[in-house]
Amino acid sequence: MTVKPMVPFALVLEFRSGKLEPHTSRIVRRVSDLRGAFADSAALEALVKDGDPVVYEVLQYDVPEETGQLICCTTVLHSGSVGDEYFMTKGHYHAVRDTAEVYLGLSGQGYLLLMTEEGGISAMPMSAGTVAYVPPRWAHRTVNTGEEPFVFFAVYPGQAGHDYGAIQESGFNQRVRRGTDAPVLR
Ligand code: S6P
Ligand code: ZN
Repeated sequence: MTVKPMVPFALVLEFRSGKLEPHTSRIVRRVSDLRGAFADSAALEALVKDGDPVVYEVLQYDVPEETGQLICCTTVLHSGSVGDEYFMTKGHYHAVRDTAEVYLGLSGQGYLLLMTEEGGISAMPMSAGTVAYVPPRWAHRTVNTGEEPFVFFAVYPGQAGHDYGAIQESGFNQRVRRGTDAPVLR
């Protein structure tokens, strides 16, 4: 069998906005897509009734989902909160657990929360220029703690896939809430 080699390509990434051109997929997640993720479900339903705002968007350039490939994407996580909990992503493990990921902060500020199925826990602040390494087997979720969109670029293995079910069932072992002066991480 002959494997057809891929053609090299270049993309243009606008650091401030996270715009990635060209991209082949765009995922938009609204508050209603995050039911069960936030502690205050009454506040969530009130927001859904009040226009169901967009929480984040992911722009991705798709390549074959196979070993050897790398997928590039940007996430634009908007500023906002559900009750006193900052807007955040759903969070996931990679379906193929032995796959890592690199995040590069582009603008805004937030946290990268991580956990393992064995109870491991980690959190790192992120802003423009932060390079964060997500090792294999660590679930990851990002949180926007600022007033501007929190934008980051990510590269992950083509075969990784996403497992959202485990987080939906077990929840995440950390939350980031609005404090009087600064975000409170618990
Ligand atoms: C993909 C990578 C990110 C997230 C994105 C949205 O492996 O970690 O591109 O997909 O930040 O988060 P989530 O948890 O909804 O996929
Ligand atoms: Zn990931």
